Amino acid sequence: MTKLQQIMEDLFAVFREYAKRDGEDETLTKPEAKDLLKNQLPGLIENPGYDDEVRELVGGLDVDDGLEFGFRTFMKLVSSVASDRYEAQSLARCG
Ligand SMILES: [Ca+2]
Repeated sequence: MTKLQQIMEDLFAVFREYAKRDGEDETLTKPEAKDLLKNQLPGLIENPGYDDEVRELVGGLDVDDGLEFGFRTFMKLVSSVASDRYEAQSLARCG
């Protein structure tokens, strides 16, 4: 397995670990999503950064509307956070 394939397997595993807590592992309820972010991306809820999509998703976790997050939404969040951090790292290296 390549490094990138392993990373994808790890992403599936992290998603399912939290998604299965209510007995089904295809979606994250808001409490499941909140736990995942608190444990796996510490500090993100308190400081979601400057990406609008991340701010919207993280901000929405406090709204009690019963919405759930599928894997695609989880990946959008991970992708946005990773891009944000990559840019910050690049700026720090150049600055
Ligand atoms: Ca679930």
